[in-house]
Formats: sequence, structure tokens, C-alpha cells
Amino acid sequence: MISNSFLHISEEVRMALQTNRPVVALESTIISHGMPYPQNVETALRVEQTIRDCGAVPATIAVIGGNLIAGCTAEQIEYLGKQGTKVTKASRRDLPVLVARKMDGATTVTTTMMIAHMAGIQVFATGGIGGVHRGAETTMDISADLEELAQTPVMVVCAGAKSILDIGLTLEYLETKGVPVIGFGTDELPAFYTRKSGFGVDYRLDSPSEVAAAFIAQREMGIHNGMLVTNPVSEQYQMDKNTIDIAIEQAVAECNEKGIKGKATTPFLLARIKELTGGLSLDSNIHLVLNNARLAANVAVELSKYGAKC
Ligand code: PSU
Ligand code: MN
Repeated sequence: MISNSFLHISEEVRMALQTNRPVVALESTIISHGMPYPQNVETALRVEQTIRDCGAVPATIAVIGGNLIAGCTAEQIEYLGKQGTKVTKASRRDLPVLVARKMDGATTVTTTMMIAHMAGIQVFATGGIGGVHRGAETTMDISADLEELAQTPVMVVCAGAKSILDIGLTLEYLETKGVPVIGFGTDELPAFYTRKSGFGVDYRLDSPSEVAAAFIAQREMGIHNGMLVTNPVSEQYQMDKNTIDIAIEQAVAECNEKGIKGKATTPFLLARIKELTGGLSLDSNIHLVLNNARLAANVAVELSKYGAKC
């Protein structure tokens, strides 16, 4: 735990951490920028309930009025969902000014990992991470999420990398930075909307206790990386590969034509893919997030058996 005067941990989350009960962090950019209202708020609340049903405590993370909140209230989640893209998408570089100006910010994977670590939370569930974008050899668009995974010891449970990214280069980057890429019950990296990407993971682990054991080993050796646990979307909710590939190609082409760059890229692509698939991608997205929340909670329960402290 890295205490500071900006960090506000909710009573429930604080009690859980103090008594070594399992806690799962959740991000807020997925609420404001990742899904439309009202599905974003409904999903965020369902994700929290799923975590509770698995015996863990959810901690949705956001910046509200300059405070780093670990454990948003339902009202705060509703507020972020309604504000949508009017809220600043807050990455590592944004925190100093947002906090000093007492502004709001929706936390990405990067800032959620940072604030989770400050609060002493070790496990974080989300949908997808940012990565190396296609064409990064000229744009240099590489998500700060990869650097955060390199330097902050939090486990991120996601559904793999979607092909709006250059998946091969994303894996190379993670390898260089020493981030273990775990496949949960799979040898192949999931591609978010589909169960397979054509790229292998570093290790396949088949149970939450095995994942917890690897995380504990990493921590005890003082290896100060994050860990990426990739969990394939369930068969029932995976998308047809051809349908999603066509939508992604078109969305990426439009993004380039419109000259959309920087932090606007990922939200644009997600929204456009949803439109192009007539909402099918949103359905898949919602279910994979719930699936990840379940796995993260199960791993957090296993971790708590170690009497684990950061
Ligand atoms: N991928 C998704 N949904 C999301 C994001 C990524 O499927 O909501 C969000 C996450 O908050 C992630 C961020 O950390 O986008 C990455 O943004 P960028 O590519 O600009 O680094
Ligand atoms: Mn970027």
C-alpha cells in the first residue's frame, strides 16, 4: 500500500483489505468510453454483483473531484456512465493535473493498476487492454497499459487482445518488458471477441489456485511486474470471426481516413465496431467482462488464502 492524501478507499474495501478478504479492482474507462449508456452502468453494476457472488469485494476505481477513489458508490458509477466521453480518459500522464485541479477522470487499465496498487489491491478485472496499435512502426501508438504492466505488480484479468491492435507486436512488447502472459485454460491467446488469435501464450494455467501460486511466486521473488491473465470469452458469446474481422478492418480504415489519433483511437474503434456489428459486439463485450470478473474473484479468493499482503 502506498498511502497518499489523494487516495480514498471506501469503508467496505478498506475493511476487506485490513482483514485480508479478497478484493477485485475494476476500471472506469470501460464505463465512460468503452460502452454506451445505459448498458455501461448496468454492466458495471452486474460486474460488481458477480464479484460479490464469488465471495470477493469489488472496488471500482475512478478519479472524482481530484480524489483517487478505490470503491466507487453506485451513484458515482451512474455519474461516470452518464457523463460518458465528457469525462477525461485518464492515463498515467493525466493524474497530476487532474488531481491538482480536483477534476474527474475515468481510469484506464494503466491508472486503475496504479490506484489499485496504492490501495493494496492485487487483482483487477477488465475487458481488454490497450497494446501496440497496427501501424505503430510509424505512429508510435503504443498503449501506456503495456508500460504499466511492466512496472506495477497487479494482476490484470482480461479477454486477450483484439485485432484493432497488432497482436504479435503487443506480445513482443510484453515479452521484452518481462510480463508473463497466462492463458486460462488455453494455449492460445484469446482475441477478445473470439476465443483464438493464432498466437500462443507463455503459459497455460488451468485453475485459479495455479494462477494465484504464480502471482505469489512473482511477488515473493520481488519481481515488480504485473501479470496478464487472458480468459477466453465463453463459446456461447464468442463472435463469428469473419463478421468481427470485417467490422474491425472497416473501423480501422475509417479511423485512419478521419485522422483520429492518440487517446481518441481506442474509444472510436470500440464504438464504431459496435455500430458495424449491429450491437453484437457489445453483447459479447458485456459477457466477457462478466466472465473475467468471475475468474478474477476466484483468483482473489485463492490469493487471500496465502494471507497475502502487498
Ligand atoms: N479495450 C477495450 N475496452 C476498453 C479499453 C480497451 O476493449 O474500454 C480501454 C481501457 O481503459 C484501456 C484503454 O486501458 O482503453 C486503452 O486506451 P489506449 O489504447 O488509448 O491506451
Ligand atoms: Mn494510444
